[in-house]
Amino acid sequence: MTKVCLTLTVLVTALFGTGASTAHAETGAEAWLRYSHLSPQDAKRYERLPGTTILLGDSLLLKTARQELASGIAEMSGRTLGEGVNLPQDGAIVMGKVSDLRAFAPGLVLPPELRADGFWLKSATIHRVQCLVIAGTTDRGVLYGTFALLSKMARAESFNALDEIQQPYAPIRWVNQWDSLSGKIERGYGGPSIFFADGKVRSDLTRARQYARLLASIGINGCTVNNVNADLGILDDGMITQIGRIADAFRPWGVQLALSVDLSSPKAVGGLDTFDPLDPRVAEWWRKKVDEIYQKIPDFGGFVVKADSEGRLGPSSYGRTHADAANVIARALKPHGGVVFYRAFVYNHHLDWHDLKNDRAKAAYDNFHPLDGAFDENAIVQIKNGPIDFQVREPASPLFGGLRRTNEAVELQITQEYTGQQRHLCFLVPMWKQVLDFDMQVDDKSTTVKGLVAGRVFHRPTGGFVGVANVGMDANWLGSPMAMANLYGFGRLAWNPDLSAETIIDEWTRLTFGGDPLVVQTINTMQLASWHIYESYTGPLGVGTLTNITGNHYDPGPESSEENGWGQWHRANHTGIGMDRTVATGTGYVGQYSAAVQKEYESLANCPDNLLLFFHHVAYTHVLHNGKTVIQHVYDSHYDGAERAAEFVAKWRALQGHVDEERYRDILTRFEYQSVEAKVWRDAICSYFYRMSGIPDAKGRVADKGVRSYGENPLTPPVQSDIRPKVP
Ligand code: GCW
Repeated sequence: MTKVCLTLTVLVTALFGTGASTAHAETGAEAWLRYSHLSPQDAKRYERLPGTTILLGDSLLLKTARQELASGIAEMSGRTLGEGVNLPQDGAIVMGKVSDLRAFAPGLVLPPELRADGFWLKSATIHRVQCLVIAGTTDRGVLYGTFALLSKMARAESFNALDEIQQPYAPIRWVNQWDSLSGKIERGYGGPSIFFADGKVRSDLTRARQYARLLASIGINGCTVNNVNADLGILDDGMITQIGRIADAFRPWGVQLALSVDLSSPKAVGGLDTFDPLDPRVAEWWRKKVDEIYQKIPDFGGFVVKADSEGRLGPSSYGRTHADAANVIARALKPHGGVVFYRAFVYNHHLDWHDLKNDRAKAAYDNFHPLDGAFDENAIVQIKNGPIDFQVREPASPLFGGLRRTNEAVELQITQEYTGQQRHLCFLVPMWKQVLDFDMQVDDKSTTVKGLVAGRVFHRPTGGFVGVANVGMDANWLGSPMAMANLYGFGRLAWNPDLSAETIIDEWTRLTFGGDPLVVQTINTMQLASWHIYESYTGPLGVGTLTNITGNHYDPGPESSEENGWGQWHRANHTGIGMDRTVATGTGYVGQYSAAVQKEYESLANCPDNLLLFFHHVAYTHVLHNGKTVIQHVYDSHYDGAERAAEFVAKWRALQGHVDEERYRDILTRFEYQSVEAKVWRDAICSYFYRMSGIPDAKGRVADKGVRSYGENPLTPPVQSDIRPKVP
């Protein structure tokens, strides 16, 4: 299997180059950019497409756009586009900036002003000749418009009377990679780093180029290439020169490169005896370092900083604030137009769990709300979607509503650390949408999380969306072809968070598997149900996590997630379960929300069932809004979830012959694995709560099977790089 995959990787790598591939090896490497040959019937729709491109300008990005368009159209329709300067009688595809279009086609009524990177696709008559216009506010906008056009064609959408404007919701649409210089990826489930190996930048950066192309195709404009737990060596002089090669690979696709840095660098590697952010020598060190970077990487994006968090050093070493720490770096970046992302993921991981008032969920707000207004204009506070850490369900972090004079970005996790590590199907877009659409009701006004992070509510200069991606060298990028829907979905939401999960998955499925109605319907339905199913057999009712929290974050481990300083999770005992976070009797976390949101969460009467145990400690016999007791719901949910996960197998089998054999087999094995794994989860969790509560299952299914959690699945997950720890 590994050998076959390697061979295919080499093959795909050879074919893929900077443009689209010309053959489909069906390893998943092309993701949603397959550009499959259109059926004769679909091809008919594009018969009148002009055969010449006219480029208004000659920038690197415009050339990329033209090449992408030409190769995409050639692959899908077999037609070769010519390149022209003057308008031929049979029309042209005109590509360029809106500002240049004005001169080229003075008679054309241009759209009203668009935001940076926005584009306009227009079927238009120019100088009495029928043309297709791909115009952008920036060169990057033209590239995005080109991808949008190709996506329409791949999904057989008509170009007739095309007149479409799209513009990004927010300026920041970035991914973070948690790669280390050694080549390992923290929480990466798709193989080793595409950027680094053995302490150096890889000599062959083909995959980095392909990745930038994938990112650009969904509007992502920045990528931080190394782990937030940053290697100190990342800022070495020699390393920056090497990293410049990655930036070169990104540049044709308009993806800015950024780096994660350790705040202690001035001392740890810079030869100073301090990294105090208020020491002028430290400021000078950052300034020089940043100047040096921009000399080598003129379009460098900026830095991401994780400080005073999970053992990383931070400003607390000198009694300074997070704003002091962010600003010393922001000031070095400012003259070059760079930004610093300062992560709000700051909490004490040695909390005394005996004290029931202690609550990790409060940490981000407690640490950052008092600093509102103290961050420079080019600093962005990067906030995880929930107050804990990427669990299967969390409420939106109250910090989103707690900053008015500070730029914000939401950090979402594409890599499925706590949601099945790409071995379980878990399409996260519905979860992300719940957070982005959540109304924080600041000042009793409609203030959604998406509006806040985009800077629209409080008129901030910048902000937006960051996704922790962690793609790797596995041919299919994330370790599973189905998981790529999450990378696609992240990009689409960052571009337009108003898109529905249904629209996003429908686009993805058609682009990834083609338009066969049975395939589209089956995959869309499975993907859309998958988050809820995963939640049902792992941790329902907002219980936080029941995964092995001190180990692999994957197997069931309800015992491990209690009684440790890393966080207080479910507080299950013999009488009840849940974490009381109310103002009245609990940790007071609820008080971090606006008054209107507090009303929703503070009382048992109003709190939604799906977050009940996140906010309240209740008896196992407490009756939910749905009429069941908590304990019976836990049992039913796990049985139902495991059953529905098992049904994926039969549903997928029905696609045999409708999906290419390689991906059909690969995905089938994954579903078979998941169906067993879901039962392992079901039995481990039901058994645990039966022991805890002593209350039998009304349907007689649950027995005490003893403490057992790991490694009971006889099937081997079909991944190309095995990260799962060996069973003890
Ligand atoms: O949840 C934790 C992860 C760590 C990660 C950390 C973070 C990069 O388990 O692996 O470290 O979050 O987001 O900083």
